[in-house]
Amino acid sequence: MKDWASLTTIEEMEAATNTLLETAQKVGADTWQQRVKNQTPHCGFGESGTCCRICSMGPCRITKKAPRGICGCDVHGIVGRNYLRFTAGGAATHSDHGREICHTLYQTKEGGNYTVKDPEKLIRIAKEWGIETEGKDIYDLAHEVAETGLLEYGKPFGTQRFLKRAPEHTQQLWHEAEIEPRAIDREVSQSLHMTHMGCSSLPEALIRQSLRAGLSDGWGGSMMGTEFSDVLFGTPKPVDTTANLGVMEKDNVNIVVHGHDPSLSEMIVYYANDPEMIALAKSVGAKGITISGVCCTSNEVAMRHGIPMAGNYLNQENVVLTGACEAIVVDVQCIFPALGPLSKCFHTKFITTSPIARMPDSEFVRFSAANAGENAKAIVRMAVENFKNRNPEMVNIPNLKQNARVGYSVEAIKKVLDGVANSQLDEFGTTKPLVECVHSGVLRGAVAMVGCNNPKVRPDSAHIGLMKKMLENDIIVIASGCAAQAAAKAGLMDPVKAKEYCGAGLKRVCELAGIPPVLHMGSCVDISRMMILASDIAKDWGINISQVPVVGCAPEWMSEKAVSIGNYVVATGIETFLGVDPYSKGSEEVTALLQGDHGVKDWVEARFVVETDIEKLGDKMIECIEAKRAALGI
Ligand code: BF8
Ligand code: SF4
Repeated sequence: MKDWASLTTIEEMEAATNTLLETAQKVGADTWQQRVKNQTPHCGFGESGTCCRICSMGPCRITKKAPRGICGCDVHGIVGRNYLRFTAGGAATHSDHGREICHTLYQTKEGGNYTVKDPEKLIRIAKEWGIETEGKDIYDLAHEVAETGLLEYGKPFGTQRFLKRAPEHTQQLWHEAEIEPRAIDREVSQSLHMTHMGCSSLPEALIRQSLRAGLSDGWGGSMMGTEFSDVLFGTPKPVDTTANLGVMEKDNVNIVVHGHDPSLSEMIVYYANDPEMIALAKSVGAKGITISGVCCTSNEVAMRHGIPMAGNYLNQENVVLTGACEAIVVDVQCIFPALGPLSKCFHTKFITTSPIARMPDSEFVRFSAANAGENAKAIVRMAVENFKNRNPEMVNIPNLKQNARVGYSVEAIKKVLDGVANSQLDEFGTTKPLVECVHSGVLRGAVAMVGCNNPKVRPDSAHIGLMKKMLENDIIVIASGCAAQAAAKAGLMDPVKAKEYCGAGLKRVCELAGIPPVLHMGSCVDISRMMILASDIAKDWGINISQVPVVGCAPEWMSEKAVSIGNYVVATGIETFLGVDPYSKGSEEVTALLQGDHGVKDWVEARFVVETDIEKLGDKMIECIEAKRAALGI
């Protein structure tokens, strides 16, 4: 047996992966580790953002000898356009997820597949949006709020409703910079319009629109995704779970949920607990059914039901390589097409469910709010019946598992900290005790650690290394997405063990509040929770968001969504530290706008810092937090 007293190291995780890669070799399966080798070195033009193929006169690649494309566009226009398109892709993706959630809310009914689990939150949002709530049936209200939310995507006039949640000063900055997002779809399509051949090539205009498209995600589509997921499935509260591949159980039917939209995974979780399905599992020789997750879907069901987290982005092939996965059930985003051919090397069923994410070598079970129950049950049944096809000789579940306490929504954070400080509770709690801790220096500040894995960074090493460094320096970490799972896998969300890594101040706060030093705030759309937390802190403190000793960090990011997030986090006034360059280094003008003293910094009081040396990245974050403290005179 493993010694559970220690945290799990990167080396242990790598050793486990290596045993799984041996299985891959045995069965002739392809893995990302191999494909990275085939793709390296990457194209230098692509990496620096200096290739343009938005019209068929190209592709045009910028070199010293060929400083302009055929239309005459210079390198700054090309890099800026690529950056905006990257952002728009991410904003579209997050926001479309939010739209699906609005549609699910619209489908709720008493006794239906989907119901309203947090009516108080629904009423709160309805009031915020000026929708009459008195004497209304909760489902009529849900439909009205959902429809109002859906109209945010295409409304002809005005700006996003949720912008009013930000401090006045932030709203003013957005207004003056002309980056307040209007209809969500408009910002995405205008970004494509601006980057069409023969439109914008002025870097400043392209970067302003990048911030605006990002804001339409973080303060629009993602925020609706988060808020209405809470209304539908419950607002997360602290709950104990476990993380890493060892959560899969050898004697059970293992169903792995992967993707993003909780509408699917919630239903799978429900039917996996159905006595009829459990009896069926026993009848085929299994002891029971284990659901575990990868990527953001995992975060969603962990936060609300304590479903264990098998791993993050670069672990998705590993769950199949255990040989013990009866089905990997996916919806949208961050799903490797590799899962198709890989699952064919095992008995695993690769089940796709969304018309948005169709993949070869998968079984497609079309999922919709109307047939959710029926289809979820059919999927669970398929997995259970597949148990008998497992080859026991191929089963290898690495013995890695850590305890994690997850579920820190803004509401939950306020509640646990208010409880400690015994402060005057307002209706929903306040951030004042947290502000007190930072003001007095017990905590030096906070880092929002978010984002993916990327083979360009040794998987999870940057997340875990940076988190440990922050904790030692009394900087509390809030985490989401695959960064959160990295922490959980290592043990940094174990409220008993992880505090031993902290400086004295943070350790005391953890002990008093019974919290781990890394707080799990959810999936990537839930970074909108972090924006609300930052806004509330600034308001409770009476300062601007940019003055709060808090920074954002995505050390291993890879997706377009992550760039969209970076744009809205910076636009909200939070300095954002990246460990991977966003294909912008080919233009010093674009780089200066994003990272310099007089670009986005002048408009929104924050900027990006890109540093691929992770040790230095950590030092810069601490420096930034300390500089903010010094400026406040604390
Ligand atoms: O939205 S952190 S790899 S799973 S993109 Fe994807 Fe990145 Fe993971 Fe969730 Ni976010
Ligand atoms: Fe080349 Fe200009 Fe066409 Fe881009 S838009 S491919 S730079 S000609």
